[in-house]
Amino acid sequence: MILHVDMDCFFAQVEERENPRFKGKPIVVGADPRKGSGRGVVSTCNYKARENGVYSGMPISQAYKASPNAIFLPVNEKLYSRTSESIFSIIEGISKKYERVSFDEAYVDISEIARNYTKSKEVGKELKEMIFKKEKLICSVGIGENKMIAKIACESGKPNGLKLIKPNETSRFISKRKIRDIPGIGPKSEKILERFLGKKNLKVEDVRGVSKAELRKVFKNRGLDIYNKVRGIDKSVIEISKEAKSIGKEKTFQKDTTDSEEIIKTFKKLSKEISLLAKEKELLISKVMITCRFEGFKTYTRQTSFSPRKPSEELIYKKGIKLLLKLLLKEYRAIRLLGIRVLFEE
Ligand code: TTP
Ligand code: MG
Repeated sequence: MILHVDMDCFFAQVEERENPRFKGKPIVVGADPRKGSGRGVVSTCNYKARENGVYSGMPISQAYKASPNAIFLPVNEKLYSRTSESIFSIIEGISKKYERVSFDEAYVDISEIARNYTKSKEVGKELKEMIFKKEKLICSVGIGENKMIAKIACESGKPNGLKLIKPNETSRFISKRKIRDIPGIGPKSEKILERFLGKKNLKVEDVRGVSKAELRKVFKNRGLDIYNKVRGIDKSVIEISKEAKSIGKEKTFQKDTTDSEEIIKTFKKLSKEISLLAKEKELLISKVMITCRFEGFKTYTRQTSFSPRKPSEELIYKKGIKLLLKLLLKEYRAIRLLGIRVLFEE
């Protein structure tokens, strides 16, 4: 059960939220057509501007011709990226098994939290509500049996959509769609197929008429992929985003200490906390690093690598304390701060 989520006209919607006075007006984000000799392209625009014929990637000067009354804004990357982080923290709260595709788009494996289709639609609704509550932004959600179907479902419901395609509906759902709606079939592949079939405005079902062997001849290795995709089959898996490549924690003592009991207790506590955080990521760890700051601020870090293993308190503690002991044998002074960090497998 895969869920695809994509914010609606993301940059433009954020701008609209920040500036309520823009409401109802066409908004184009990219560059100012009146400055810098009108160079640059449209990053995105709201639906009002789209009605006037503006689209992503269009030269800004052309957008100005199409929609002279639009509000033209520069790209405020910091603002969008902050918003994006907040949205991804909501997604992460729903499932750790997600793939970040871009600033505003993700695939989420919801198989474990939604065992049936009623539940999966509820999860989609909940996600939309949470994003709206926290960020006052709308998005579209598509749910299907694989990434491709989820994405096409999401696109077809835009804006503010929530669309579920059950497995027995998949084939019919995509058959009448334009061939370009299949992710991975761009203008070049479309042209090749049009020439091959001697027909324009191809639908997905038209391409079902082409045999595996013919597709392989025309598209080489991609042929089989296209053969499958027009049948609703997509075997690609979710590439779980390795957000944080490492997790670490530190503790500064109230008073610089030489109390071995306190040092060991603190080290155990840090190992435990890190192992809990690391387990959430469902990734293997391959390195433990420690930081030790002595009185007077002299700071050392030491690290040890090993073959990737599941994180556990014991593993982190054992690897870490060895490093710490070596350090203490060299430099026995009161400790001000202790830190442990684990690195995930690359
Ligand atoms: P998209 O999700 O492709 O587009 P969108 O969110 O603006 O609109 P839609 O409702 O159709 O999803 O891209 C997300 C953001 O990425 C978009 O708001 C701006 C940025 N972007 C560019 O900067 N240049 C581009 O060519 C595209 C396509 C997007
Ligand atoms: Mg989007």
